[in-house]
Parts: sequence; C-alpha cells; structure tokens
Amino acid sequence: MAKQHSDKPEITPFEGPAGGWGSVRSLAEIFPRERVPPETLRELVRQNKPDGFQCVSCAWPKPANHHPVEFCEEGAKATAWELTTYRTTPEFFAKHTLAELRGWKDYDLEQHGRLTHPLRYDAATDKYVACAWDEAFAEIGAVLRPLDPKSVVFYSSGRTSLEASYMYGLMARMYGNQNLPDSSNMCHESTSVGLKAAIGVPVGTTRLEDFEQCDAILFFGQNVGSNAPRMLHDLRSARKRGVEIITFNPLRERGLERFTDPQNPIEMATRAETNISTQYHQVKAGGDIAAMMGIAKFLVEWHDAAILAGQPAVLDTAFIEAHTHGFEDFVAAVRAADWGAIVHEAGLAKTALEEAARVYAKSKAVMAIYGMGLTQHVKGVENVRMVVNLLLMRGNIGKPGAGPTPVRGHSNVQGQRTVGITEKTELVPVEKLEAQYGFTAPREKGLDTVESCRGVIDGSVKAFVALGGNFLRAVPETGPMEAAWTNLDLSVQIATKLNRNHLFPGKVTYLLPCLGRIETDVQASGPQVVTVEDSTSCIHASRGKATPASKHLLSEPAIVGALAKQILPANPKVDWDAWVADYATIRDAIEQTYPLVFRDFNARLFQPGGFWKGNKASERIWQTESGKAEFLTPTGLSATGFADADGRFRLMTLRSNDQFNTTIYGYHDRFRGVKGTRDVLFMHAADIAAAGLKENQIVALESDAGDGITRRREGLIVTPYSIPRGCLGAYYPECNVLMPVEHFAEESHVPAAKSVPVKIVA
Ligand SMILES: Nc1nc2c(c(=O)[nH]1)N[C@H]1C(S)=C(S)[C@@H](COP(=O)(O)OP(=O)(O)OC[C@H]3O[C@@H](n4cnc5c(=O)[nH]c(N)nc54)[C@H](O)[C@@H]3O)O[C@H]1N2
Ligand SMILES: Nc1nc2c(c(=O)[nH]1)N[C@H]1C(S)=C(S)[C@@H](COP(=O)(O)OP(=O)(O)OC[C@H]3O[C@@H](n4cnc5c(=O)[nH]c(N)nc54)[C@H](O)[C@@H]3O)O[C@H]1N2
Ligand SMILES: [Mo]
Repeated sequence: MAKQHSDKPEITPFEGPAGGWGSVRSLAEIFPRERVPPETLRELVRQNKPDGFQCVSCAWPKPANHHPVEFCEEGAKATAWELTTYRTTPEFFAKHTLAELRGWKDYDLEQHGRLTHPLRYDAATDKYVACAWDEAFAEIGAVLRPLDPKSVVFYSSGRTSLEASYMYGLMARMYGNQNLPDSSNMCHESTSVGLKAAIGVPVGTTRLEDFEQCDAILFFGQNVGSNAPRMLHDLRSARKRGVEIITFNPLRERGLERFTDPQNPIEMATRAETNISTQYHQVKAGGDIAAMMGIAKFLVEWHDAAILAGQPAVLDTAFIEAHTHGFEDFVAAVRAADWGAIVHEAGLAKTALEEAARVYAKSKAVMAIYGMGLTQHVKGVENVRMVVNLLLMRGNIGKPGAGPTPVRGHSNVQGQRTVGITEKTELVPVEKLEAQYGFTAPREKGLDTVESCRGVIDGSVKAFVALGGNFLRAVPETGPMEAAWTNLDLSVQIATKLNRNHLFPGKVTYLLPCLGRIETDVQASGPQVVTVEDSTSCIHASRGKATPASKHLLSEPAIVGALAKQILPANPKVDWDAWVADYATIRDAIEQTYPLVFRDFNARLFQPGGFWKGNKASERIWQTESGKAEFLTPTGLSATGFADADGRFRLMTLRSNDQFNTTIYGYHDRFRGVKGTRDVLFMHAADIAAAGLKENQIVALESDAGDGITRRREGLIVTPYSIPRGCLGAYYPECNVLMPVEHFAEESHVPAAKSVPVKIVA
C-alpha cells in the first residue's frame, strides 16, 4: 500500500526560479513515490514526440521541432501518475467500505494506484465488488433503456480522445439527448462563447510561431509555471528577443517572474534565470475589465492628441473601419469611464496602467494570453470580450505575432468540442449526422454542467455516466451535490483511479476501469493510436506503448461501444464493433461528418507538430452575425458579479504546483512556498491585522452569497501573502463546498471560481 500523507506543514517564501533545480528535485521524488520501474522511464522520452504519446497533462502545443526531451515537471508527474505500479484491487475494496473511504483525502484515494477490475457497488456491505464486464454492460443497459433520455447525463472530462469523444456524443444523440457537459463547461466555455460572438471562432487564433513574431505579450490570469510549464520555453525565447511581457495577476506567480530551463545544462550549472514579466500588475481578483478599460482609455486619449497634433494615429483606424462593428459605442463607454472607478476596481495605480498602455501602443504585434483568472468570473465572458476589444483597437488579430491565446486545460478539451461533445445544437452538424447514421437527432439544448448540478439536486437527473473526470469534486455546491447523488438510479464512472465521486453510489453503481493513453491499446486489427487537439487547434496522434496496468482494462472506445450497443436499437449504419476493432474507421467516420477540418485525417495524423485545423479569424474572415469582428461595450467595471460589503472577501480557488485538477500529487506548492499542507488561506497582512487575526491562526470560511444557505470550510491556516487587499486565495477542490451552484459566468455558465464571496470566521 502507498504511504498515506503525514507531513508537517511549513510555509516559507520560495526564493528560486520556476523550473531549475527545484523541478529536477521534484521529479526525483515523484518517480520513486509512484514506484515507477526504470524501464518505464523511457516512456518519458517518447512524450509529445510525433510517434510517441501525447502528454496527459495540459493542452499546450507540441512543437514540430521538438527538444530532445519534450516534457516538463508537471507532464512527468502526470506520466508517473498513470504508470505507477500501485494498484487498487478488489482485495482493497473488500477491506474498505465507502463510508470509510469518504473519510480519506483525495491524495490517499488516488495514491492507492490504478483500478484493475470492473466493479459493482454492493449496498448490503457498502463495498465495491468485482464483476464481469458483460454483467456490467447488461445491467447498465437495463437501467438506461426505459429511462426518459432527458433525465440522463453523459459527462466527459477533457482528456478523452477524439475517437472516444465522437462515439460518446453520437451515442447520446442516438439515445435521445445532448446532455453532454464536459470539463470545458467549468473552464474555457467563457472563451468559446466570447470569442465566437466577437470574432466568429470559439478558439484562439495564434500558433507557436507567433511567439517568434510578436513584440509584446499581455498575460492575464494564467499560472504558466504550474499549469502549462512547456510554454515557459516559448516565453523565455520571446524575452531573449526583447519581447515585453505585461502580466496581470493578483498573485506574484513564480513562473511569471523567473525561469531557469531545467533542460539547459549551462543555465542549470550557472543558475542563470530569465526574467519573464517585464511589468507585473497585481490586479484585484475580478479587476481585469477595469484594468483593460484603463489601457483603452489611455489609447483613446493618446489617439485623440496625436490626430490633433497631426502625428501618426494610435488606433488602427483602417482596420477598425474595414473589419469591426460596434466601435462607436465602445469608444463612447471608454471616454465616459471614470478614472477613479477604474483605479478602484482594478486596484492598480493610474501610472501602472499608463505603463502597460505605453508598451501596448508602441508594439506592432501583440498576443494576449489568458486562463482561468479571466474565464471563471460572473463576467467571465466580458473579460474575454474585453481582451478582444483591446486587440481590435490596434488590429492585433489576424496578423503574425498577434491574437487571443486562451490556454486550454485538459489535453483534448478543445478537441472534444470539435467532434460533437456539446449541449448546443448549433455547434453540431446535426443534419449530417442524421444522414450518416439514419436517425433523428435531438434539437432541444442539452444540460451543461450547472444545469446538470441543478438536475441532480432537484431530482430531475436520474442517471449519470462519466467518461473520466471527478465531476462531484470539481463542481460547485459539493455539500448538497454529494447528498443528492445517492438518489440517482444509476451512476457509471469510467476511470483510471479511485476518486471521491466514486464514493457516492446511486441505486445502481458501476466503476469501470479503462486504459490510459500511455498504455498499449490492442484491438482486433492490432495496436491502436488515438488523436487529440491542442490549444492552438493542431491535431496529433498519440501511441501508447506501456504495458496496461491490468489485463482486465478496456479502452474508452471499447467501453463506449459496448454501452452504445446496450442502450440503442440495432442500426445497420453504425457498426460499433467495427469501430472498436480499428480506430482508423472511427477517424474515417469523423472525416465524413467534418470533411473540412478532418480532410485526409488518417493520412495526416503523424505530421510533426500536428496538423492545423485552420482558423477563419486568423485570416480576418469573421463568421459573426455582422460579418465583422465585434466590439462589446462592457456592462460594468467589475467582473465579480457581486457588490463589496464589510467583511466580504473575494476568494480565488487555486491550483497548487502539485496537483492536476482534483488529482493531488502531493502537498508541496513549491513556487508559493507551501510544504506539507493544502489547508492554506492566502491573505494580505493588512487584512489579517484589520480582521484581528494572527499568522497561522486556524479559521473557517463561510459563503457570503446572501442566499441564506450555509456553506462552510473549516481548518484553514491564515498565511500572510502578497495578494491585493480584499482578496483571498485557497486551494481547489477543497474549497468548492463554498461555491453556490448559481454563482456562474453569465452566458457561458462557467462556475465563478475566481471570485467567490466569503467571510472569515475566527
Ligand atoms: N500541473 C497542472 N497543469 C494543469 C492543471 C493542473 O491542475 N495542474 N489543470 C489544467 C486545466 S483543466 C486548466 S483549465 C488549466 C488551468 O490553468 P490556469 O488557467 O493557470 O488556472 P488556475 O491555476 O486556476 O490559476 C489561474 C491564475 O489566475 C490568477 N487569477 C485569479 N483570479 C484572477 C483575476 O481575477 N484576474 C487575473 N488577471 N488573474 C486571476 C491566479 O492567481 C492564478 O495564477 O491548467 C491545465 N494544466
Ligand atoms: N473551485 C474550482 N473548481 C474548479 C476549477 C477551479 O479552478 N476552481 N477548475 C475547473 C476546471 S478548469 C476543470 S477542467 C474541472 C476538472 O474536472 P474533471 O475533468 O472532472 O476532473 P479531473 O480532476 O481532471 O479528473 C480526474 C479523474 O479523471 C480520471 N482519469 C484520469 N485519466 C483518465 C483517463 O485516461 N480516462 C478516464 N476515463 N479517466 C481518467 C481519474 O479517475 C481521476 O481521478 O474542474 C473545475 N472545477
Ligand atoms: Mo480546465
């Protein structure tokens, strides 16, 4: 059995750079901890290479001209996590009831290792017991067939391949619903909605080569050192060329400050560091709209003055004229915005915004990179639209080195949407699917994540199938959600490791173990490859070569195919078995549904760097309602969606350097100086004093949403930190219990995890 966690907490400032010797030391701890055998380490060398496997961690692009080792500390942790030699077997489940396991920490559950057998929950003993695959599929089918399809949810987490995702979405539609929430609903849906409306594509417009052509980067709310570390190489090269990087983040994240390349022997030996950000603005959580309004206001003022003085224009008026719509309204709002309000909402001095605007105004090609710090707010979509506004003002979309660059989360989360994992009819070629498969596809919008949560709580959702992920841990309102989960008629969880969602059974419950992407996947036609799409719309093949964790595992396509055969009437136009026997035939079907994107799919999948899906906005073709790129006038300056009040704080729920979402690798958030605990509450020293608290005091947080519901998180250690006043930071997912299900981004329904209204209880 793996060792349970028992370190002593220690919180001290971390002085080193991101990367560097710290990341090497971190790896030296990880591999022995997971007991990964030395021969498996060769898998690391194949990570993110054209004939290798695509990392199961983040979605950052994999370059065509790869480095000798194309992985980072986090990617290596993710690989070790999947290749661990620990196993969670039927003998383990014979020893522990679910009631007991619910008392375990996330870390201890997953650290027990890979699931080995299909399992059925036995209510009499409160334990999982091994079962046969056929038995599992038959009973799941028997429960699902008579249910109203509208009451069934098919969740997926963004790691699932294009092949399995396509089958899964099709299965749901043939069954009769589009209840296809995925992790994107909690993540970049604000991007998908905001960019689609603004520039006609739901994704970023840039590619890796743009890093070589930009002269400035605006960087909002993404923690690159922990969550997309391979991007540090691109940022470092850009810095070496003199590119200015202007960062907006409430916390001083180490990856955004300094980086030593752990793969560069000279940098390592000399402890050389590259400073990443040239300006660092500790904006208030939810203050980005205000900050960007301030920059826009300077641009307009300087533009007006330049025109008066007969000097070159500051705004790209030719571009605005030819390519955009809504500029007059927007610019009127910019002129009308009050400096006092901007400075107050952003929490930044006017001179700081002026500095940022100066660099932006003189740069010819600017990328705007962003993450959850923008999308996970009540006004998350407006945050994204404001980024576009800024870019449009100077024609920074659709030219080399410029454009919006959302940093996607899971390794195939963007690709899932491309092949039909969505609750929205307009995003799927329904007529095409109907013609291809001879059925009538549902037109009624399906349930997204927030709506699925409501449905579980109010009892209208009767069955939940999860293709990966840890839904119940990742969503808001975890208290009532856990309580309501046991009312489900059916809970099916397809997973690689045990997590907290699996400990809440429905009336019928199955835990189905699957192959991971790094493992060999042999089907009737031989070893298979799968495909994924990265953050820059490049599609890559992934070939697993490691020995599967257990001989009882099925692949995700095989599990989806078997489920589909159970719940759907036989249909001569879909041969699920043939698809499972040879994934190339699934890719042919995908190509038939999406002929433009997936032209010659099977011929192109091994192209180094992936093959690019194309992007109309990057050609300045705007597939929007007006046929132009749209300016949006923001409705206000704050993104939080709630008013400030005495004693009310804005809680940002954060990832540590030692986790992948709900998977906790360990208890060291090295860059933030936290060791041995996750029960940390980051807080400004002046706020600590003003609240009459002391460093290291243990406090609770309570929801301050004003909806009369008590939500509480106990046992947090007050930790003085460099963070704006009025803001707090603490770790996700342990703080999700504090988030109301109704606290989400307007339009996109992304839970507003970066500004949760809370109060402190001493
Ligand atoms: N190792 C590792 N890699 C990962 C993940 C992981 O958990 N671990 N998760 C993956 C997934 S699914 C995703 S979506 C991405 C997540 O990657 P990120 O987008 O980096 O998400 P978070 O870690 O939640 O951090 C968001 C950052 O935004 C800042 N922030 C918070 N509020 C605001 C605000 O109002 N304004 C601004 N400007 N900044 C703000 C925080 O200080 C933090 O630095 O990473 C992916 N990659
Ligand atoms: N408060 C707060 N809440 C958040 C966020 C936040 O920043 N703050 N972030 C949100 C974001 S951005 C996201 S993306 C979601 C994440 O939500 P999810 O994607 O649902 O969660 P993960 O933690 O990534 O899922 C981990 C589980 O996936 C399973 N798994 C791993 N690999 C595989 C595989 O290859 N196949 C299968 N079938 N299963 C596998 C394992 O059993 C593991 O326990 O959380 C969201 N929730
Ligand atoms: Mo995500």
